[in-house]
Amino acid sequence: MITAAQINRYQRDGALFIDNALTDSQLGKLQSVTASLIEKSAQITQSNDQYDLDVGHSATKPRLTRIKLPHLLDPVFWQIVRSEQIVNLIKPLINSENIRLHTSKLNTKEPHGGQAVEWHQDWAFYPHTNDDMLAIGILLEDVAEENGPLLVIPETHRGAVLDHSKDGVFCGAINPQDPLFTPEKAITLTGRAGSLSIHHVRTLHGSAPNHSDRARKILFFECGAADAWPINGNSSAYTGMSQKTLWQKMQDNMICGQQTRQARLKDIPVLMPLSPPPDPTSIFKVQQSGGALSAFSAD
Ligand SMILES: O=C(O)CCC(=O)C(=O)O
Repeated sequence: MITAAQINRYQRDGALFIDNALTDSQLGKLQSVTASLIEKSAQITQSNDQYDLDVGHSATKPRLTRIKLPHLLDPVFWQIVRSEQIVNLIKPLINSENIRLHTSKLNTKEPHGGQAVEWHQDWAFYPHTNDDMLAIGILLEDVAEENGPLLVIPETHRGAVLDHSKDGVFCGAINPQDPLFTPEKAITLTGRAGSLSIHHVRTLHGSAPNHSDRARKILFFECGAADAWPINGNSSAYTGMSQKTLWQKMQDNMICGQQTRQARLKDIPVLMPLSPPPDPTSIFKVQQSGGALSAFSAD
């Protein structure tokens, strides 16, 4: 059960780390399904709608940056995100009984060069009518300083929404020269497999490349209050859908409670993630093809 002190910390910092959040059995299931999904990626030679391949990927040595939308690939991912522990953790943070999954992804940083994720706010990718939204990051392996842990800058969830464009193109990352960027305040979210981090949708975060000899695998579930409606035009899971498909998908994506027809509006700056970068298929491709400047290039 989440404590009052943890709720206060999340509200103050926009981020939280919880040790040993999963049971050994839950962790074991996630590790085993992840290993078999990675094994299946050996059969492909190009990124597709399930896998984002890393440089050096081969049939004998699969190298991925991401397994996309894992909740669509195996029921175990739904079992975890709808489990009592997770629901009891996120309800008080989102402050709602009705919570909808926005998206999921399993980011893998392979040993010796797994890629950086440049600094960004998730809000820049998918603005909604309110910001009662967060990302849960479940550590599938131990994560330490040397294998590319998640870095977050506390209190940025209550600050500015920074520009994530370069030369008029959405590049999915802030400019490291932005005067509002204060990397010296970052905290590193390291811990044992089965622990998890939570960060608010507006918290500035990123991660360095993995130069160690251990892989880094974090499973992200991004979700929010059901009355946070996606603002159309963002590169969200909902773009381009008919009303019927949209409504059905919203029901299907409920973690707990009901989808509401009411959209709750909060007065927050929104910069639409447009014009689109040449390759919008994953954050790695958005940042590369959009020409994001790297804050980690010296690593
Ligand atoms: O994998 C990471 O370190 C960060 C992931 C992230 O922020 C994202 O994919 O949006």
